[in-house]
Amino acid sequence: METAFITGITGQDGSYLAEFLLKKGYVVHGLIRRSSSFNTSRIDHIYQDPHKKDTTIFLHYGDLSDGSSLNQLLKTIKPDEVYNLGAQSHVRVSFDIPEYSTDTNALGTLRILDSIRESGIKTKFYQASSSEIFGNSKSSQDERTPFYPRSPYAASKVYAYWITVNYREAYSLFACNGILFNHESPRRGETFVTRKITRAATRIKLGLQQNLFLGNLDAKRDWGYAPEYVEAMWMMLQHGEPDDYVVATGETHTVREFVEEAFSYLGLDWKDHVKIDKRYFRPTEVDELKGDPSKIRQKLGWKPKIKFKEVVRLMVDADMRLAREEKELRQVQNGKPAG
Ligand code: NDP
Ligand code: GDR
Repeated sequence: METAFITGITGQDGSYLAEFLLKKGYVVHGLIRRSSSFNTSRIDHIYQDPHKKDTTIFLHYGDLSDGSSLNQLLKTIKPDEVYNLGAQSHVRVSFDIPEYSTDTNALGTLRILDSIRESGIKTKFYQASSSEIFGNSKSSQDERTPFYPRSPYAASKVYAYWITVNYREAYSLFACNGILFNHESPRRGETFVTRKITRAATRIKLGLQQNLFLGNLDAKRDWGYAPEYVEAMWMMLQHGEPDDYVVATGETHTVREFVEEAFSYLGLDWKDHVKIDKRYFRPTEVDELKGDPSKIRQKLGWKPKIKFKEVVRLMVDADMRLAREEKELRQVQNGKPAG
């Protein structure tokens, strides 16, 4: 039975990856942070009682800023595959907490790599690199495009990218960078723009809120579907040689187009509800991301199936279900019958 260790298992990608690996018969170990409130809602449905004999998922407290806990866990678990998905992943927030973001994203990656090197365990390593490292470089972007980071987040991911390459070359580790372009799903965090839009549009439709405040509507992104992207991560580690790959749809759309698509799908005019708020603009913005996934298609046979319009619609559908539940709950709380 293969064993995997996932940092960031409670996040969007970590939860899909854990599901995917469990279905493949893996034993999955995940790193979780201690929090005063529950932070496992994305994986509660796959959690198993650790007291049972056949349990295949285990959660361990730790933190990417705590090298000794990472060291200890890797030595004890001896995983066949390590997926480093943990990060302070919000670009805008990285301008507010640059040092913390860098410690987690850049040094956190180094801490894991060095634990692997130092312990001598035989494991394959996946690093969650990001299209943000291309920043201002002209689109479309592929594995040869120069890096031009535009935020503390992106700069931290450039470090993590290169330290992964360095450990591969210096110590012959099987280490890969997946340079993933934006990928979304109903499990996307609620402060990323796509989820913020689909959540607000559905709540507006049901009269639960009036307006949606956004920043730059002109930014262009290459949005794919998260469950397909976690499969690409796994495929990289199954290949004979470690390498770095761009994962993208090859299409780009503005934030405005995303808003239009979500609102019009619900029969709403976005112009009646969307307001611009300067606080959501970034000090330096990434204007256009559009990935060229030719390499991963040719070498690993991966290609995206679900693209822009379908991503928007499946997110709107999922958020509509949540908005209905919220409305019904409010009605019950106000003493009115649901319906
Ligand atoms: P999320 O923000 O949904 O999840 C981030 C995960 O990292 C959470 O499990 C979070 O824990 C954990 N985490 C945060 N800080 C620490 C820390 N100090 N120590 C340990 N764990 C920590 O991100 P996604 O799932 O969307 O992304 C996964 C990875 O891929 C990230 O590294 C991200 O930067 C990268 N990426 C994402 C893309 C995307 O479009 N989604 C595109 C390209 C790269 P908690 O739940 O407790 O907060
Ligand atoms: P991004 O995602 O920065 O691309 O990083 P995000 O959804 O936060 O922003 C996308 C674009 O939308 C614009 N925008 C807004 N963004 C947010 N969050 N909130 C708003 O109100 C808003 N209004 C406009 C932004 O300026 C930006 O141009 C994501 C993260 O998942 C990273 O971890 C990952 O590495 C990259 O994708 C690839």
